[in-house]
Amino acid sequence: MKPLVIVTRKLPKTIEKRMQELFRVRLNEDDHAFSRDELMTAMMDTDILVPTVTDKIDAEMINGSNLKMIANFGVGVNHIDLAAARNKMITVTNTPGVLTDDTADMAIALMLGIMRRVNEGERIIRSGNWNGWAPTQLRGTRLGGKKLGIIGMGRIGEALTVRAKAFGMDIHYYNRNKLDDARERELSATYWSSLDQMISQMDVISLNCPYTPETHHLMSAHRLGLMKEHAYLINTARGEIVDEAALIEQLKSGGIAGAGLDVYENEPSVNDAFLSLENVVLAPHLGSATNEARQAMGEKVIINVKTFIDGHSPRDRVLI
Ligand code: 8YV
Repeated sequence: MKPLVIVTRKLPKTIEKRMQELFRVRLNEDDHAFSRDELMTAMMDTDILVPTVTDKIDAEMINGSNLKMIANFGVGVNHIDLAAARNKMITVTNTPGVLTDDTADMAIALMLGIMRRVNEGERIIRSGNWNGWAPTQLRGTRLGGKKLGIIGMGRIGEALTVRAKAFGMDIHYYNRNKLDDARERELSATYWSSLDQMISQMDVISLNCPYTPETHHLMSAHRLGLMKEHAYLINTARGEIVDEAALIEQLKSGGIAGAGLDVYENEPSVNDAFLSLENVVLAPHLGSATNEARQAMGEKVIINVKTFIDGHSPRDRVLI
């Protein structure tokens, strides 16, 4: 009998079809986000779960489950209690590498959106109140020549560096580990050992680090307060890295110029205060939302599950 794989959200058709060929699959036809109870039941019904960022999998759920494998559809695994999974010897895999470029593109899209006031302009057009071109209307900020401070110089940080350099930006970064000298030279990126000092000198800050207990509210009220008044914050990583209440205060008071956000502290709910602010661009967690990335993420999940079922160690193991 083929093993049962439960997939919590609707995946691209070709991926679901291939999964049906290879495994016994329980799909989510209407794509609703699972409730905690529904998720727990699924975790008791199967060995292999394919969750996404919308499934919060805590220690209690893991301990009560029969899981042998969690094959996450997505690279971030902060929604899974990894310590509990490790204790229960559950194999956890993710989908690294295939969404790097798209997430870096999204950071650039948010930068252009907020700095060139694209979304503000669209709102004027849609309201029917545009009276035509004017020399002083909606003047934004040029990306070229600005200092971009990347927090988290991993795959996505590096891909963002390449793109931002093409726009003429000057790249700075803060990371747990300094890149080796050759890589730093290739990227022409300047390393800062002090996050606070880097933040206080940048025109744009982009968050590209994973969400962990150490990065919870990394952009605290204090650090947001260190940003220049004309600076922008871009977040394509995780909402919980930013103290959102403090960010809203800074946006309201003009403590910073603006923000481009793809992620939120309490997804799917978005703080109402953002909705009435002109100086923030809001995207609904679209970082990896391309046909190409979602297809490749699905293929990675299939390979990880198949490898595991065949008795081998999947390459994208999060827990070694
Ligand atoms: C995914 C992401 O769409 O992969 C990630 O970590 O943030 C997103 O781009 C989502 O997590 C899928 O589970």
